Amino acid sequence: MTHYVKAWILALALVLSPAAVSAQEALPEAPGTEAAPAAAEAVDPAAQSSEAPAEAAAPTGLDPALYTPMKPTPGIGMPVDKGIDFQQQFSATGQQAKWINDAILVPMMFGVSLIVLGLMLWTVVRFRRGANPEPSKTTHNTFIEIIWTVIPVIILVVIAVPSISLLAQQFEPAPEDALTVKVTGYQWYWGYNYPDNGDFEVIANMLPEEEAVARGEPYQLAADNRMVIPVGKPVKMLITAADVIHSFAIPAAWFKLDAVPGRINEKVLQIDREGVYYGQCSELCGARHGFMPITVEVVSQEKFDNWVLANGGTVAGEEEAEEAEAGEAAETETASAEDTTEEAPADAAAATN
Ligand SMILES: [Cu+2]
Repeated sequence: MTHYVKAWILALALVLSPAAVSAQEALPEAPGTEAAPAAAEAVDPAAQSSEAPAEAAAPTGLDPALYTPMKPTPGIGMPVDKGIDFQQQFSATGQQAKWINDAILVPMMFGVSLIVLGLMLWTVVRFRRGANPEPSKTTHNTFIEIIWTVIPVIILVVIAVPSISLLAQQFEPAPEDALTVKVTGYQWYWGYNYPDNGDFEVIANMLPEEEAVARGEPYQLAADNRMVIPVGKPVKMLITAADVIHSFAIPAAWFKLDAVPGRINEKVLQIDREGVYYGQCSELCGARHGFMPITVEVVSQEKFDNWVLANGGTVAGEEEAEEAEAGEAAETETASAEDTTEEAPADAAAATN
């Protein structure tokens, strides 16, 4: 009797605990979400889009002379209707990985399945009771045992060689000149920092349905702001999270890495074709886990520089040119001069007080 009571109490506690957690950790900026039960939010995307109209409805807010968002190509960088295969790949690792799948894994899977099915059918027919009234008492056959040990070993080695090299390739450190982008997962949106370009941050929320349709983008994959990167250049992705574990994923680039609070995961992203690529948070992270899409726009270096300028960032080329002109010594002088001019008004204010 008592264990029934215990079980009920435990079940009740389990059901209630997520609600308690979300009530405790609800962010002060979103008071509306505190009262509503988490489950109700999850099943009602309409409520979700009406909660954050200010962020989502706002246009990019960037100078159109410098940057206009690129239109996605249907079927590329996004899931396709009735698709059962991986998305078309646009990174070197992605192409290698898809080749391993298409040329090695799938044929082996079919081959092994067909051979096993054939053996089973043959056994069922050949050794059925009617045709074989006196069953064999054989228990061991050295030759067959060697065969069924050696063949699987060969199969595993054939899979392991390209597979391990792919794994190594995916986690090769970024080259010195790679662009760095820091990705932060938040409940429930993404932030992209560009430390090499003045460390501005782009916040990306999901577009409401009407707006996504109006912009010609897939709903629940389109974000109001995009992570923009240059084409064919290695990007050092530093991935972390601010609250719970998220996962940053772009299927068309064979890219997926967990975003873990308190640590930074690193992986190189390089996409070799200009275009728009979509992804989603891929680690269950709470009520609106399904509503924090990733939109990556891959552009020419020139367009990337303009996008950086439109966001108030700095372009690496300019800095280098300045350094070349001024020289390091002159630069430290101006830096210290700037420091004193900045401090001066503060000192004056302190003196009057
Ligand atoms: Cu998430």
